[in-house]
Amino acid sequence: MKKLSIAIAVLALAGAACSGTDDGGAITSPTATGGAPAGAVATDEVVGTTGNLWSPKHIVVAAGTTVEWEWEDAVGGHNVVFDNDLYRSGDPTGDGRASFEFNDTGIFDYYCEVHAPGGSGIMTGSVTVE
Ligand SMILES: [Cu+2]
Repeated sequence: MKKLSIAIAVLALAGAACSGTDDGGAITSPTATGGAPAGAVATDEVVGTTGNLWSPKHIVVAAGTTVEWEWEDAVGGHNVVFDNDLYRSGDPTGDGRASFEFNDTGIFDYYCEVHAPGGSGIMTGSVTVE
């Protein structure tokens, strides 16, 4: 009878130790899930639109990442144009898709020609490549 009590006590302690470890893991996991897959730097990114704004407006990706832009039912159309002739997706379209692979590090600003600053909007964004 005494041995059984000790065994139960040991199991209870082991259980307590396990649940303590699990709690620690549970606290760590969300952080790891949120930041770990890409280490805070995305390797796969899609930019959409909210009205006539890019969303998300600013993104951070790892070098070698292909960023995609998607839009639908754009009044006047959208396109993706980077400064310094880095990339232009084509003429503005109501529904569209564009993609570009970023291999060089740096901060790259872009805009939509239809909704460019100084014109009819502020449809700008940036891609930071690390
Ligand atoms: Cu636009």
